[in-house]
Amino acid sequence: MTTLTYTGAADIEVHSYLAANDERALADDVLDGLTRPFKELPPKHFYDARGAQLFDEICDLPEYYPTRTERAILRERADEIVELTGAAEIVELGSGTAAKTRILLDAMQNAGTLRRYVPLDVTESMILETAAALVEEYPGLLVHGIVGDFERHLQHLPEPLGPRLIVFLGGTIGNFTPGSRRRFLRGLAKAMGPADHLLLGTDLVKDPAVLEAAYDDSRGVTAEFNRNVLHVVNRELRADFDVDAFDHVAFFDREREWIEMRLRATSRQHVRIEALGIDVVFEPREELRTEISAKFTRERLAGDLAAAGLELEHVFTDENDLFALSLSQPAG
Ligand code: SAH
Ligand code: AVI
Repeated sequence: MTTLTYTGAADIEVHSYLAANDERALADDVLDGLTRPFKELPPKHFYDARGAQLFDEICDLPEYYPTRTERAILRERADEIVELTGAAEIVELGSGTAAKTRILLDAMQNAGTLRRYVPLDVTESMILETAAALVEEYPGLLVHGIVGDFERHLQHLPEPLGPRLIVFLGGTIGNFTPGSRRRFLRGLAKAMGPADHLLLGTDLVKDPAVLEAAYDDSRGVTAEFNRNVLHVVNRELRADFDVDAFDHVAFFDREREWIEMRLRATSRQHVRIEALGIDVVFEPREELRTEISAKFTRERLAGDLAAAGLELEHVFTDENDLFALSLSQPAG
């Protein structure tokens, strides 16, 4: 089902593929994830308006290096990326507030190629606010927003207006499990034309202490972001999680090379989820996994892209090898 949201602006179109009260298929994920022997929820449910705001705060934390590092790489390389790709439009997956995207939009505007911006995100308010801000900032820019799930709705990308730069920033690709990451990249490669490029942000493997600090900051913002998923379930599914009875846990799994975020029950918890008609019990210290955030080596990145049918052309990184932006194209 699709709905077209009227924004009042001629240069903005917003299409929604998420049903009104089943936003992000939360009910299915909660039923599936909380009735397993090892409880788990997918990270996309963090991002209601409050979660999006907390994520923005995380991006400014001194411990959370990915955002500022990726921004610095973009500043250094944006002109080169625009020249290499000749892009007329940006399609951005998990676009959020598009804060860093403006660096690329500026470069395209300066090169005279900029025509359209196509943000795709599960959070409708972010698509609407970003679209309204960008048409003001870039006169003549068309915005085609998609409120949807990048794992399910790539077929709804509009017909290209020219060579496309598909951007997936922030290291969000790391939030997939390895199997679904490969499936996602394969689907993305299929949706790309021969003139399109993928600009992918990936966080790199590094000192575990640096990684763990980034996901367990001293101000407790990440802890609040983590617990926010319980507020979302309480509100959307009429559940009664005692949110303060869960501790934030974040650790680097050295074997799998990913950060794991969990919520650990401080005592026995009995939770009623009214909308699903179920009761869920957490034993003392039982954990709910809420996110993985995979860290990459060049080999893992090249392997994943190759397996998806994408040819890695450039890897741009910072002087400390903290974060990488890679540019690739459909192979052959
Ligand atoms: N690209 C931005 C935001 C990253 S936060 C940056 O680099 O700073 C991750 C973003 O992806 C959020 O805006 C969230 O709402 C969105 N998101 C998470 N899972 C999603 C999914 N399955 N489909 C679409 N958007 C998703
Ligand atoms: C959006 N994503 C790439 C962030 C990450 O680093 O995995 C989400 C996040 N989780 C905790 N802090 C930030």
